[in-house]
Amino acid sequence: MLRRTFMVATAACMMMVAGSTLAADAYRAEYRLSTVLGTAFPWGQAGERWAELVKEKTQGRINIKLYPGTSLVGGDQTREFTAIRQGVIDLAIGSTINWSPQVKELNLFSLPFLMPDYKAIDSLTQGEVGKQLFKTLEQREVVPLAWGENGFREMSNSKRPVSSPADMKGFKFRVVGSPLYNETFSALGANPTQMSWADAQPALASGAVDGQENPLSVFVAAKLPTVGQKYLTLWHYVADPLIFVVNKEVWASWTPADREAVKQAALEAGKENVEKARKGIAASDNAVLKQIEAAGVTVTSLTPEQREVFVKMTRPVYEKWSKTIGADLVKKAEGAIAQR
Ligand code: X2X
Repeated sequence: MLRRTFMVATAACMMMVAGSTLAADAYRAEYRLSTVLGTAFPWGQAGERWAELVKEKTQGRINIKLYPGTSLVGGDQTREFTAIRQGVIDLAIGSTINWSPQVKELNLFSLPFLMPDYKAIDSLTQGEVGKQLFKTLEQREVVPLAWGENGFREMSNSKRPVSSPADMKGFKFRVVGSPLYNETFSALGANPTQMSWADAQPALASGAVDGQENPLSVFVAAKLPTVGQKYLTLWHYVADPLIFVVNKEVWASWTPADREAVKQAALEAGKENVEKARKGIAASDNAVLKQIEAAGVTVTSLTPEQREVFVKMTRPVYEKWSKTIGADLVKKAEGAIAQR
């Protein structure tokens, strides 16, 4: 009896040793976190914060290094999602826009004029729609953990104030990596060109393109007024949430306790990121808008009637892409927004 107990205990002990050795071997010295924007922007700061919180919560077992500028895929942000799946990237905080070429459902957030305000964004990301999109991502073999935010995308240009589609006629516009954007800007009479963020800045500086669309936090931190972007229109036509994800194999290599720590860190960093992305651009706190005007930028807000003209002209694009995204998902999103 005694002997048997001893043997069982020894075996258990050996298994524990083997288990812990295995786990320790499986942990890498460094995990690569991809973001498009660097630490001058809320997006890059969210990456920094996630890494910091993970280090803290795992007592340094998981060490994350930030690779901004989508540098792990040579700056081509539309290849980021594939690179996460392939393990070239271990973790990412990515924009729904940049991943939508591979995950068509993520085009939802790019439907023109779907989300009228912040509550509408939250009703999607924090509700059933958000859960369904996370399931879709899981089926694509990445592990989604939390939502963050790049922001409502406002349009700027170097030529003249824009308060109607007619004002945009013939503008060469830099657009991001989903064909939905080409179609939206074509429908409005502009001349869109798709390019990465890395290429967009020199193109704006040289005048190869006249305009672009990005959240105000990006407009300010990238100093777009210094490259001639002197006219800004607040039209809130789309917003891009960010998603915190981990490569599936990397996730599986961590202990359950460490996975939970990484998830909690993502939720915390995500929440802080959303707050930061919204700071200074609301009616109650417009410090960022003031800063933009102080840089000599003419800011145009649309009246409800002016906005309606843009909505009508882009409606065929909305209808067409609803089918690509999935009519049920779009309906669910419209319902959540109506009830917000
Ligand atoms: O490329 C852009 O415009 C940016 C930085 O906003 C995204 O990555 C979606």
